Amino acid sequence: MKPSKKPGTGAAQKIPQPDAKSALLVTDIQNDFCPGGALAVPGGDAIIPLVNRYIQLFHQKGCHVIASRDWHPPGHRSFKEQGGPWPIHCTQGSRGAQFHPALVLPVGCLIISKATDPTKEAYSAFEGTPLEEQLRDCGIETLYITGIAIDYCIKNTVLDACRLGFRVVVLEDAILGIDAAPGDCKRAIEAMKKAGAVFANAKDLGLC
Ligand code: VGL
Ligand code: ZN
Repeated sequence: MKPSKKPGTGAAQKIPQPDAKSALLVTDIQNDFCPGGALAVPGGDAIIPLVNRYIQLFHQKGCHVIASRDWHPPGHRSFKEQGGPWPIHCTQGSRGAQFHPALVLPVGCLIISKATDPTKEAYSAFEGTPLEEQLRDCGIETLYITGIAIDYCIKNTVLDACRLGFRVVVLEDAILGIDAAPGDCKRAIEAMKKAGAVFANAKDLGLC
């Protein structure tokens, strides 16, 4: 029988290091997903110092840094009032939709606004956005991901990125989830690993 080469089942995986064909995607670090926000994820703001260090590292290496934001029009189908699962959050132009004030994004950082169609639920940063085209235009092959929420935006973005043929590295020490049903985050992580995503931390990128 051939030895298994599946992630997590065999010898230690080699962690890809950021290079000219890498981009960092900072996912939805917005006021509404942080303590005090409409859909607060416990500890949402606690990952920001490390996210800032990742941003600095990628920026210094000349890699693209991209920030996604949940950017709902009023009356979006995601909201309870419209029969969706969530309280009103990240409404376009609101304070809750702004990036958290502690987040330090590079000047000229590409911003991807998602879930802007009121009739469509969209968790992936690829869905209905120019993200894929932008990555291809820049010759990006590897996407590093950090941010909120493991069980929604991160999971769906990672699964899309894997399906589209990008190499994906999830920065596991700088992600947080909602866990509306206990185990959601664990299941999301398993699904991302199964799709081929690699999980890495600050030490793996020489950041400790
Ligand atoms: C998200 C819940 C509601 C996300 C967006 O982007 O992870 N989660 N809206
Ligand atoms: Zn949302």
